[in-house]
Amino acid sequence: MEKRLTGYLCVSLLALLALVVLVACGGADDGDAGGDSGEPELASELHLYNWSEYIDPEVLTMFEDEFGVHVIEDTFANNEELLAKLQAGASGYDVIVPSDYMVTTMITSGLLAELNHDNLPNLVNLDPLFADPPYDPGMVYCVPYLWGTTGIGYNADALDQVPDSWAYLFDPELAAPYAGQITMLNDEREAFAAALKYLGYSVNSTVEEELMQARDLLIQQKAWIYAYDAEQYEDLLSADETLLAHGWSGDVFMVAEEDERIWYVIPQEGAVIWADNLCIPRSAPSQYTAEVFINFLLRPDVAAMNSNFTWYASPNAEATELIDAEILAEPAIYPPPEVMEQLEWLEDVGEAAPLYSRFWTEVRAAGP
Ligand code: SPD
Repeated sequence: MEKRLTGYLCVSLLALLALVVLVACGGADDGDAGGDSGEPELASELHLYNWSEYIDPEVLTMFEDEFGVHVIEDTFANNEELLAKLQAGASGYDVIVPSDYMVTTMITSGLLAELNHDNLPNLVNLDPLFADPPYDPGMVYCVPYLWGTTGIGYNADALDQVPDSWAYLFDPELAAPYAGQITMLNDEREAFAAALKYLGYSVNSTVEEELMQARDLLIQQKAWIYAYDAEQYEDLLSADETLLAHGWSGDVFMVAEEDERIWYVIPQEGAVIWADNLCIPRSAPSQYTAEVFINFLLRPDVAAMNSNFTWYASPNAEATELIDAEILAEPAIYPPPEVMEQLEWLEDVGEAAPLYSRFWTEVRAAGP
């Protein structure tokens, strides 16, 4: 008995010693656990998982200079790629940028950390219209970053008319003349949304028959497609490789700034309106540092820099006066009320999600 007690005391002492060494050395990881004062400390690195060309590089330099945190950015092409990465167990990301419907999916799947609003005083800068999004009431998990629409980018010099209808991508009479010169977003929900809108259905349809029609339309369209791409399609337009591109407003305007032949139109049948959001995965190594970064992005000057760089609309009301007049005045970036009425948000389609994925796989696998 005495021997067992001595052994127990020895093990306890060793454990205590190990703990003292660990605390003295500041912990085992480079996270943001409290220092001596008990206040959280900034990590030396922050890992951002973002859409491509979706933050002004100067903003990252400013953050590093002001806070001493080096930002390492990795990019994804679409929401499903981001989801798959997290579901596969990727645990190195501090901040991710999912769209509206994907925020719902991630909350339901328990993938996101709740935000500590005490660390986000700049939330007051948000336009009230964006401060209580239906996919995340009260911004419990995410903060709106930028918003835009999905429409058609085109080369105005090469087309006789403005391609102001989804028919230019799906109607054989209008699309076939541009065979081999059309790109579609490599994005499951967006590709189906375009086809569903053309057919006169909701972009959130869960009706199998309607989804089958959309799938068949996308398969028929493959005869005219140059590529499915969500990261370089705007450059393909400017490089004369393509003439028509299913695309996101800011991406196309970013290229249009340099190449006046390129323009963007929201199809008259209506289109998708979306918002991308700054969120912290539950598995994030440094939640406090992530919140400091998100708060930095909410600063009016920083939000305006990102809007001016990406050509996307900002949900930050205080940034408005710092956003370029050209961007604020462009109706395809800040659409007027009559166009806004034609726009539809993508929503989490719940039990129909596997159907979308199956049909999307069939589209991608089909010839030619
Ligand atoms: N190049 C950055 C594009 C970001 C677009 N996000 C839009 C998602 C809409 N579902």
